[in-house]
Amino acid sequence: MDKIIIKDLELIGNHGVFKEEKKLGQKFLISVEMKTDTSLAGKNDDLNYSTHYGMVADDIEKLFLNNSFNLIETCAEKIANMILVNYPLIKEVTINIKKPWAPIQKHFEFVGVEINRKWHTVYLSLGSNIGAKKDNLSKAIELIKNLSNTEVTTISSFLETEPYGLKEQDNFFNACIEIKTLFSPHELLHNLLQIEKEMGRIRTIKWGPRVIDIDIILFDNLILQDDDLAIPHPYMCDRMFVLKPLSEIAPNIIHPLENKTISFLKNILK
Ligand code: PH2
Ligand code: MG
Ligand code: MG
Repeated sequence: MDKIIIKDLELIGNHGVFKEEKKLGQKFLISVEMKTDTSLAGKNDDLNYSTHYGMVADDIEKLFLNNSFNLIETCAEKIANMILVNYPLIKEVTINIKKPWAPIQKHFEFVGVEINRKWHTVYLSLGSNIGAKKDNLSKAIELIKNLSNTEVTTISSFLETEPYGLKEQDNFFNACIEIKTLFSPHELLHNLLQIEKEMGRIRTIKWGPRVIDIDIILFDNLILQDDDLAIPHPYMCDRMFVLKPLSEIAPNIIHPLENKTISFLKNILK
């Protein structure tokens, strides 16, 4: 993708772990690479189709001068977040911060950090089979909307489904949603488990009745296998209650392990 670049923006700031650094201040060099499609702006010669690097530089300066962080890691994180939230045409940023005068008794050019952050597209499956099931789905979606740095972009219809797996329980209502988020997979998982807890989910039997279940189905094209989190969701291809609502909102998304579209996977599931 195209990039807009600010290289070595020089600012005197009061960031640092040592109190002398906070008091005296020192030189920082901030570089930003912003991934965005510049073709419309380029073809029309019109800034309205692009992102004004002058405004970004002003916003970085404000954030930088109005704070005194311990770590350049924090400084980079805040700048990345600010750009991705305030400038919707920017899909991904790389932030590089250098401290050429860091107070270590060595000869060096600079010390620094570089981070990369982007908006992720994530598909979640929601299910409820206790109480006011549809209201529970709506409530969970509201709570997901309220998460920081997260937007709910599409909601499927709510489908009544028979229990899959453990049969002796009430019917479910299921739905899938698409979200945009700046959270990492584990940060997102943590927040979703928190919402389940807040809504009164008590974990007793596996696959048993639940007020609300929120599962991460797909996270960009990521393939992840950790002890506590597997993406894509390992059973998604066997479950009509996932594939049906998912194929409503994302029929052409390709499953990164199966290499098949969601609508194809739904159609071959008996
Ligand atoms: N969730 C399960 C097990 N079985 N069946 C339906 N119909 N809907 C669910 O959401 C569901 C299920 C475990 O997460
Ligand atoms: Mg589940
Ligand atoms: Mg779950």
